[in-house]
Amino acid sequence: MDDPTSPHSLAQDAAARLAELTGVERHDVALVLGSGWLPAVDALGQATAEIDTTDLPGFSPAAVAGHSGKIRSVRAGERNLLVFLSRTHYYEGKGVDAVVHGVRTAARAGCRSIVLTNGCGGLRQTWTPGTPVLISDHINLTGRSPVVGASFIDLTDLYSSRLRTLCREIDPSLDEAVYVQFPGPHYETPAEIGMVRAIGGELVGMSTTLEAIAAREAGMEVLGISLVTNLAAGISGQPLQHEEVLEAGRAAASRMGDLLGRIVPRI
Ligand code: 8IG
Repeated sequence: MDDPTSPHSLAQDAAARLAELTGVERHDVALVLGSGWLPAVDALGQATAEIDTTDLPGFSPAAVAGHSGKIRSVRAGERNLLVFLSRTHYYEGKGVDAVVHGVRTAARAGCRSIVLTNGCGGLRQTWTPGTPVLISDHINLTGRSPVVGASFIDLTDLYSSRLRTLCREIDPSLDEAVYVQFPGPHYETPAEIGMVRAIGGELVGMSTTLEAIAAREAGMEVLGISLVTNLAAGISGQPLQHEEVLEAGRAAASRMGDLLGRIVPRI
C-alpha cells in the first residue's frame, strides 16, 4: 500500500479523478506531446473528453508559450489513449515528482505503454528541422532520478527495441539516436555540444529521460520519438530561437500525425 502522502498516492488520486472526469474507466496507451507535436494530435482519433491538467490533483499550470495544459482521452480503434498536450519541465523548478506526475498518473490509469515525444536539437547535419528520430537510449545529465530509495531499476532496453522495430516497419526512413537531457532552460554552448558528441549523443533536449525512468519504474513499455527542430548550438552558425521550434512543428505536423496515427494502433 502507498503512503498516502507519497507522489504515487497522489498519482492514484489523479487517475481516479481522471476516470470520473473523462468517463473512461481505463486507458491503454499514454502519449506525451512535446514541442512541435501538438498539431499532430488530431490524427490520433476522436477526442471523447478534454480536461485541464489542473482539474486533477498534483498538476501545476503549463508554463511555456506553445504548450497547452490539457489532457485528452481519445478513442482509437479498440484503445483508449491518454494524451498529454503538454508536460512539466525540470527547468520549471517544481521538482522531479512534478515532472513525472503525468507518467505516474497514466500508469495508474491503466496504461501499459507510453509514447514520449519531444522537440530537440540535433547533431547530424542531415537532420533538417522537422525530422523525426527514434530515441535508442539516453544520457541523463540532470543528475536526478524520479526513483527514491534502494530500488535499483533496470534500464537496459529502456526505449523498447520491439516498439522501435515496429516504427521502422511503418517508416523505414526513421533514424535512431541517443538523446541527452540537459537541465535547461538555457540551450547548450557549442563546447557542450562537442561534449555531447564525444559521449555518443546526437539529440539534445530538456525533457524525456526522467519521465522514461518513471515509466519503467511503473512497469510501462516506452517509445521515445524526438522531432529535431533545430541544429544543436554551434553547428549551423545561427543562434537558437523558440519560435523556430514552433515553426518546425507546424511544418512537420502532417508527417508526425501520420506517423503517430499509424504507430499507436500497433503498440
Ligand atoms: I526544441 O537545441 C529544443 N529543445 N537542450 N537544446 C536543448 N533543448 C532543446 C533544443 C536544443 N531544441
